[in-house]
Amino acid sequence: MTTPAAKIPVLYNTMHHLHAPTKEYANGGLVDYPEQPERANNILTALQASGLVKGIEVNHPLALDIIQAVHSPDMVATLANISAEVEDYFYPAVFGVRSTMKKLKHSSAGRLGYYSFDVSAPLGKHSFEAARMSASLAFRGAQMLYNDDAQAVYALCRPPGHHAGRDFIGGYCYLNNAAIAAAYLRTFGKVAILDIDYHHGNGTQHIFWEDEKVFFVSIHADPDLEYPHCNGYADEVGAIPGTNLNIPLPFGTEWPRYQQALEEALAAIHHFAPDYLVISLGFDTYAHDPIATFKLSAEDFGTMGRAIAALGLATLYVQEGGYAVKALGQLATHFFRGVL
Ligand code: Q9C
Ligand code: ZN
Repeated sequence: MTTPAAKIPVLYNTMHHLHAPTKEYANGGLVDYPEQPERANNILTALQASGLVKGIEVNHPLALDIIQAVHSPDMVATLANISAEVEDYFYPAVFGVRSTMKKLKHSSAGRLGYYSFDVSAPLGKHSFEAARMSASLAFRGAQMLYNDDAQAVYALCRPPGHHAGRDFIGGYCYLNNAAIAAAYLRTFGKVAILDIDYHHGNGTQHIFWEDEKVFFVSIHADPDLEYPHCNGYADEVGAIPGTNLNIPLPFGTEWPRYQQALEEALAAIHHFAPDYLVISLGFDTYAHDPIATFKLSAEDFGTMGRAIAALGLATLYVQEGGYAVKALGQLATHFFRGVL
């Protein structure tokens, strides 16, 4: 066995265990919540066994003003307050038309409904703390890139973040980890975000819609058929056209077509010439993912990692989705072996 030249720092924490909803509402009934603590555990265990990474535990809760650079202060306060109040997981169920919901003060149902776009981000007693720590990993990773500590850093975030916008949550996401990292890096130069989760990163797109220094690119299942449905179409090109690129793909997409989309995305990023690259890394494009339809193999993730790293940019990898829980360690190992 040869020793790799440099190990990839993987930032993690164990606080995420305290955020563990057991059920989500899907297709007319309750099903097991796919976004489980074991996801992050399996990835960390496999990567540490692979010798590819250097684990760094981060236990520093992120300062609220850093979160508020990306999220509405009232939303952050609402999440923190409701989280602290609840006993069991609290699910939003009333999604008022925002323009008619102006007098919300007391009810958690109204306040959480105001900031939610679906029922898949319930708030438990430790959900806010866990989300804040998850964001802290991404932020620390961004600092490490800025300080030139490494060319590639992996933030093993849980809960994920890319469905959370400036003032909305949903899709298992509360705080947008990748966006918080990108907003920090943006103060030092141009940033590209490449979202390769199976689902469109509607939250990240929302946050940087008007920002010409941040180029958001997403490859995902066609929202006409797939979650999050309301965004991710190819004609969404940013407030300043050319600052947002969506590449929707059909159900059942296999590697050759996916690779084409990836090459298109990487060429666009190369053309934008960013100082930093943030990857929203989802493993739910895997053929055996229980909630998705794409057909990528474990080996394809290695090819993907290699292609992204070949851009030669300082890159922060931020964990998003991926629900084939037992396979995630293997997928991450293939991916980061490709990166190295
Ligand atoms: N049948 C991420 O991958 N569930 N979130 C939709 C529709 C929400 C996925 C249920 C899927 C959210 C980070
Ligand atoms: Zn996803």
